Amino acid sequence: MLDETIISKAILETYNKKLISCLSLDVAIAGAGPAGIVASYYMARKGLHVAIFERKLSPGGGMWGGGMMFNQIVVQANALGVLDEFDISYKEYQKNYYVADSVEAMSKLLAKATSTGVKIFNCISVEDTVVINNTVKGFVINWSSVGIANLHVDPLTVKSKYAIEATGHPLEVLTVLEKKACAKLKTKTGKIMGEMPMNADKAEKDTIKNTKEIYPGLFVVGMAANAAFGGPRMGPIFGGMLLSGKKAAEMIIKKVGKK
Ligand code: 48H
Repeated sequence: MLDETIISKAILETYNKKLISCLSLDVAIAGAGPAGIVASYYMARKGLHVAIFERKLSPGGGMWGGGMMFNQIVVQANALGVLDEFDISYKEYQKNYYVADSVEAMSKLLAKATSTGVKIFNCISVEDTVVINNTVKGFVINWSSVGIANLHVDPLTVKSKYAIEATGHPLEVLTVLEKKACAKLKTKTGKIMGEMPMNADKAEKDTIKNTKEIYPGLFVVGMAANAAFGGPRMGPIFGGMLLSGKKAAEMIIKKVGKK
């Protein structure tokens, strides 16, 4: 006989244990899009304690839908190493344009990251940062449903050595940080510069260039990096997202100094 209360207890006890084990992290990531997931994997592979907090029920961000819901993505040659690392299959379309199935790609990013030890908390939004001595030291989190229902419910906090802003186009975490902490960012203007119109070639280069520690303790990756530094958008080509996540991971691994 299966007992319904044991099913509930199993979920509640193990979830609490999982969340409590992530209250103190090496790296906290806001947003489970391709850039955040790739970053999480490369850091977890080196033994860092990493968790991602994702607003939506389904992690994966904007990759599932390919271009305009035609669920294929394009990746350029310099990012094929990341596809190989995640065992994602692809075909050459023409020189320097490779195509992959977006559902396979995202499924495999998620499978490999989670099986390497990354904890992904879906249905949780990052609503603020913890700032101590002008350094980001973690995230303020709440159930996404609290925000959706506009309930006045106080959040909880996770602390981390480093944090990653990976919320994509809306750049939510950095926007709150800039506003609340009157933070001077490491951009040309010291402020969020905003995303520019489509220019795929420039955008893909900029995404990698703009992957930086934008404020002490806070790295910005993926589409959020271009939104922060005034880079353009690129449409459904994902090499920049993948390489941005990898670059941030390498920068943070160096800082944390763990093998
Ligand atoms: C928790 C949050 C919050 C929050 C948002 O949009 P993403 O896929 O981001 P990237 O940078 O990994 O990839 C960008 C890519 O998908 C894309 O949009 C491209 C290439 N666009 C080109 C173009 O021209 O349009 O993922 C961000 C994730 C999403 O899953 C959000 O739900 C989540 O972050 N998120 N999670 N707390 N406050 N805000």
